[in-house]
Amino acid sequence: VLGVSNFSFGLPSREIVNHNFLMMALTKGLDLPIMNPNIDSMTATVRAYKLLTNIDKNSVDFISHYGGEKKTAPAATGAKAEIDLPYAIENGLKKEAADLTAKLLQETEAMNIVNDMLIPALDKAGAEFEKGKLFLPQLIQTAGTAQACFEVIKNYILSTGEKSVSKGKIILATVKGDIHDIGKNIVKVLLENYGYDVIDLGKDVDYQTVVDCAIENDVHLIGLSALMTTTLVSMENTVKLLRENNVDCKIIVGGAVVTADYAEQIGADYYAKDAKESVDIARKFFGN
Ligand code: B1M
Repeated sequence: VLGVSNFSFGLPSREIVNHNFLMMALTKGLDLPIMNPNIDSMTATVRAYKLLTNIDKNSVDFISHYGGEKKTAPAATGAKAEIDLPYAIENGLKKEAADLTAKLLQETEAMNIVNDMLIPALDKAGAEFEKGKLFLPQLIQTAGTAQACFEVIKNYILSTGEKSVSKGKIILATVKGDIHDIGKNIVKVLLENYGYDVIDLGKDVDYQTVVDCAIENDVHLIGLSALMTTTLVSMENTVKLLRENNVDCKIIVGGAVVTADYAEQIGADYYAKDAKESVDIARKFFGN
């Protein structure tokens, strides 16, 4: 326990000394500072310390004080205390969201849950993130929650799919520099569900890795996903390297930032706007 302001007695601009001294003391193990809670720089120092040392998990306290507009839980607003799936995803309530997904699957088509609830919730989070109303730790929480729901849906889809002999092999990858893989994973599950063998190279995949994998595994259909304007160039570079190496393959491209025009411009063979379209393309390609 330490009275942190006495130290600056007799100095000008005491506040500057006090909050810096407070941070030094906190990093040396101070548990309880005695300080004036009405001085913003002092409370801000404590909040920043908790954020930087991860005592404030997921930056919840920091964001609620400095992130502008606050979200209020439904119970607190007096609205219905029950939460629904979009609310659970938007607020990062992983367990609740996974349970609600399992319940919904009893009466709703799996892909309808994805298209009508999961994707809109992610879109909303993305739009708020862009406007600066939602912050990265919250976006990560939302994405993690959507992934937990998707895991439930994936297991359901795979358990109900036909277990036939493979109809063909397809490589999937999220391009270099891009770690967004939720969309690619949906494409994968749907393709597998329709009987295709998917070699999933994951996210942030190097151009050469795609080329090597296609040659080594004798794969003739390759799917690339990109979610950011900044990683479209990686998609183009991957296509280019596949062509330069004369890999005998057709290429499907997709992802929120990709358009049919762009696909044509970079020399891809197909553009798929969603997971279902990638299945239609695979069917056309393999003739089954
Ligand atoms: Co970020 N992110 N993100 N993000 N993120 C976006 C893409 C963004 C648009 C948000 C925004 O600002 N509005 C923005 C990109 C802006 C731009 O283009 N320049 C953005 C940014 C900036 C970033 C970071 C840079 C943030 C930061 O660090 N400051 C960082 C990027 C890091 C990196 O990649 N190097 C980042 C990180 C993250 C999280 C980790 C928090 C998380 C990703 C978690 C994960 O994927 N494992 C995340 C998320 C969730 C999003 C948003 C909110 C949602 C993306 C998503 O999953 N959508 C996104 C905003 C948005 O898109 N509304 C955003 C749902 C998914 C099912 O849709 O992937 O489009 P989608 O897939 C669809 C179709 O497109 C299609 O089928 C799917 C199902 O129908 N499809 C294919 C996709 N791939 C296909 C391939 C095919 C065929 C169809 O054939 C092969």
